[in-house]
Amino acid sequence: MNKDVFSLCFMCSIRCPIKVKVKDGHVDFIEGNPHVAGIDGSLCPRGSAGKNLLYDDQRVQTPLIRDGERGSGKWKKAGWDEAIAYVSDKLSAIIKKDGGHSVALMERTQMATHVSKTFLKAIKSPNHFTHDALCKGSVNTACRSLFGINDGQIGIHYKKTKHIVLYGRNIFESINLKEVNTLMHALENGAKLTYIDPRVNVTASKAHRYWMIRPGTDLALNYALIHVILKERLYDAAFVDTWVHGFSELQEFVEDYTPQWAQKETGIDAEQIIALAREMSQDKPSVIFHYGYRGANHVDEIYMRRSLLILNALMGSIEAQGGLFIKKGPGYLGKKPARKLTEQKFPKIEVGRCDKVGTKEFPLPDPNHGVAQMLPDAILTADPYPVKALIAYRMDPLMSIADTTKTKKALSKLDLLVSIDINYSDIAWYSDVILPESMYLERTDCIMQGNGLKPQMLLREKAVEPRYDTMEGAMILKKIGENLGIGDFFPYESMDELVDWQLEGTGFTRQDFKKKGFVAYGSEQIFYDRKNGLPFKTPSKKIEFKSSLLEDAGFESFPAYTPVKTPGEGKFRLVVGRSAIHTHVSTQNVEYLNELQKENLLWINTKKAAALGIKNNDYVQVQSAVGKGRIKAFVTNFIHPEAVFMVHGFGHEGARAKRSYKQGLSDALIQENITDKVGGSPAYHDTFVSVKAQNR
Ligand SMILES: Nc1nc2c(c(=O)[nH]1)N[C@H]1C(S)=C(S)[C@@H](COP(=O)(O)OP(=O)(O)OC[C@H]3O[C@@H](n4cnc5c(=O)[nH]c(N)nc54)[C@H](O)[C@@H]3O)O[C@H]1N2
Ligand SMILES: Nc1nc2c(c(=O)[nH]1)N[C@H]1C(S)=C(S)[C@@H](COP(=O)(O)OP(=O)(O)OC[C@H]3O[C@@H](n4cnc5c(=O)[nH]c(N)nc54)[C@H](O)[C@@H]3O)O[C@H]1N2
Ligand code: SF4
Ligand SMILES: [Mo]
Repeated sequence: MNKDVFSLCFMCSIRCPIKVKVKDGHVDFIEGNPHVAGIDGSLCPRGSAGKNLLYDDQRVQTPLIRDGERGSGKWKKAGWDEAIAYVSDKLSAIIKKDGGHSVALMERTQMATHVSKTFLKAIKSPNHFTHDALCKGSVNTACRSLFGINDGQIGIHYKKTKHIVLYGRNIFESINLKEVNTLMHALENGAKLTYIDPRVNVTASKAHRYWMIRPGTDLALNYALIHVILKERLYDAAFVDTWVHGFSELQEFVEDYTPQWAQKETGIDAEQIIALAREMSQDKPSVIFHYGYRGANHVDEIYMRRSLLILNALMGSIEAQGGLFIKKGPGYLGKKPARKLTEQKFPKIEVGRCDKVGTKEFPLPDPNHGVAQMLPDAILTADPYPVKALIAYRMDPLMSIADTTKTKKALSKLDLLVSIDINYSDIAWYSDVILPESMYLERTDCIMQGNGLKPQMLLREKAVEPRYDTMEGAMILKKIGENLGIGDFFPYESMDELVDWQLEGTGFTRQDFKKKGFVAYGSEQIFYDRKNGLPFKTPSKKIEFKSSLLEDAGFESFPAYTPVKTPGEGKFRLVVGRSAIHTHVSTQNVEYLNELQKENLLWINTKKAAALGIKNNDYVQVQSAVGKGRIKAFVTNFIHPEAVFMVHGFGHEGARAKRSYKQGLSDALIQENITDKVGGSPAYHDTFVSVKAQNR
C-alpha cells in the first residue's frame, strides 16, 4: 500500500516540513513539503539522507546497560522494563540522598522539551540545560538587552531585503533550507550580499562584496560603521527618535572609533567601510545586518551581537519589510497555542541552578536554557552543591562542549549517566545506560509551534513503524517518571494522546494536519505599526542602546574596545564551523553523507604552511593548552594567516559507529572551555594552537 505522510525532517534542528512517500510500510522517498512556501519540495543533502539513517543497522537498536568501565564499549542488551527500572532505581536513590536538584538533564531543544522540563520540575531540579548557550547564548542576551525579548522571538525578512550583511553567517553551507531558498530568490531579484569572514567559503563565493576580516575584530568594524553612520547622519532619524533609548550616549562613545582606526585592527580598507555604511543607508530600512549564530565567538561576543542589532535599529530595519521582525504568536489573533505539560502546577524548587545562572555571579544568561559549558565545572567543584546524575537527551556534551578531557573528568564523577540517543554517539558510548529513541520517521512528536509573520502549528507524524526496539523520548521519560512516583505529570498513554491533549483549546485536531502537514491561524502576514505599535519589553519600552538589563547587573552598555590578541610566533587562532554535508556531531556515520565527507581538514594559509614545511594533504599535529590531535592539512590562500579552521563534529569515539569512528579530529578536544561571562556563549574562537608537520 502506498501513502504520503506529511512530517518534519530531523536530520538537523531546523525541522523542515517534509512529505514522506511510504510504500508497503517502507520509506520510498522523502521530499520537501510542496505546500510550504520557501521549501517548495526541496531538501538539503542531509534531509535526503534521512532514509539512509532509517535503514542503518549501526544505530542503537535496543536499550543497553554498561557491562565494563565507562567508555569501554562493553554492553549488555536489556529489555525496556529492565533498562527503565535500572535508571529509575539509581535516580530514586540519588534523589533520596542528594535531592532532585542533583539530577541534571541536557538536551538540544526540540518539540518534546516541555516533557523533559516537566520531568525535572516534578523531581524539583532547576538543572535543565539546552544547547542554546552553546549555539547563540550571547545573541539571546544581546536581544534581551536591547529589545526585552530574546532572539527566538525575532525573525529575518529575507524575501524583501535589498542588502544583507553576513558576519561569518555562512548561510549557504550552514543551512536553514527556507532561508537559503528565500535569500537565493532575493539575490536573483537584485538584493545585494556583503560577506565578512576570515575564510572564503561558499557564501563568500556568492557575495557581491567579500572582506577577509582579521579574526575576532568584527566589533571594531561595527564601531567604525556606527561612527560613519552617525557622523554622516545616515540613520533613520524618525525611527531612532521614536524608538531608541541612549542614542546620545552611543554618539559620544563612537566618537574615536574612526574607519581609519578600524582599518588597522580589522585589515579592512577605511574607504570600503565608509562605502558600505552609505550603501546600507541608501537601501534602508529594507536592509539586514545579520546578528548571526556562531561566526565570531569571543569573550566579548555579547557586545559584537549588540553592535549588529544596533546597526539594524539605526537603519530603522526593525519591523520593516526586508529587515528584522518580531514574531507573532496565535495570541495576536485571539487564538491559543498548543498546550505544554509545563503549564501544570509543580512543587516549589528551593535551590538555584548549579551553573549559577540567575545569581549575582552569572546574572544575565537565560535561565530557561542555562549555560551548558559550565556544567563540567559545577560537577567538578560540587559548588554550589553536588550534581550526581545526568541525562543527555539528544545532546552530546563530550563533543559539543569545549575541552573534552575536562568534560570527561567531570562526567566520570557522576553516579549515573544516561543517554537518550539514536546513535552510538560519543556520549552514548560513555554512558551507563543507552535508551534508544525511535528516529524521526518512526515517531509522532509533540506539536511544533511556528510563530512568525503568519503563526502556524506543524506536526511530525510517524511515517513508518520503528525498525528496532526503540521508543519516543516523551514516552521514555514518562515511564521513568511513573517509576519515580511522578506519573501524574504525564497524562497520556501514547504520542497521539499527548498531541490531542496539546491541541485542546486551539480549535484544531490532529486530522487537520493530514491535508498539508501544518495548520495556519490566519492567512495574512502581520507587521506591527512602526509608528506606535512596537511591543518592546524593556523598562523604557524602547530599544535600549543604553541597557538597563546590563547596567542593573553591573555591566557597561558601551565598554571600550579591547584590541584583539595576535597569535604568537608559529601559533594560530583556531576557528571552527559547519559544512553543508553534516549536522554538528550527528551525521558523520550516515552512509551517504559519510561517503561525501568522511573526515575534516585543517585549513591553513599557504604562506604560513610553507614556513612550517606543511604541504597539502600532509598530516599535522594541532596542539592547544588542553589537547592535541592529528588531522590532514588543507593548504589554501582562502584563509586569513592568523587563523586555522576545521569543521566541527569529527573524530568520533563510539566504535560501533564504524564509518565515523576515529575519522578526522574533534574540535572540542582542542578548544579551551572559555565563556563570555556577560552573554553566556562559549568563546570557541579564543583558543590558540600550534601546528606542526608530522611524519607521513
Ligand atoms: N566544539 C564545538 N562545540 C559546539 C559547536 C562547535 O562548533 N564546536 N557548535 C555548537 C552549536 S551551534 C550547537 S547548536 C550545539 C549542538 O549540539 P548537540 O545537540 O550536542 O549536537 P547535535 O549533533 O545536534 O546532536 C547531538 C546528539 O543528538 C543525537 N540525535 C540525533 N537525532 C536524534 C533523535 O532523533 N533523538 C535523539 N534522542 N537523539 C538524536 C545525535 O546522535 C547526537 O548524539 O553544539 C554546540 N557545540
Ligand atoms: N549543514 C549544516 N547546517 C547547519 C548546521 C549544521 O550542523 N550543518 N547547524 C545549524 C546551527 S545549530 C547553527 S548555530 C548554524 C550556524 O551557522 P553559522 O553561524 O553560519 O556558523 P558556522 O558554520 O559555525 O560558520 C562560522 C563561520 O564564521 C567564520 N568566522 C570565524 N571567525 C570569525 C570572525 O572573527 N569573524 C567573522 N566575521 N567570521 C568568523 C568561520 O570561518 C565560518 O565560516 O548552522 C545551522 N545550519
Ligand atoms: S535544513 Fe536539511 S537537514 Fe535540516 S531539517 Fe531542513 S532538510 Fe532536514
Ligand atoms: Mo547552533
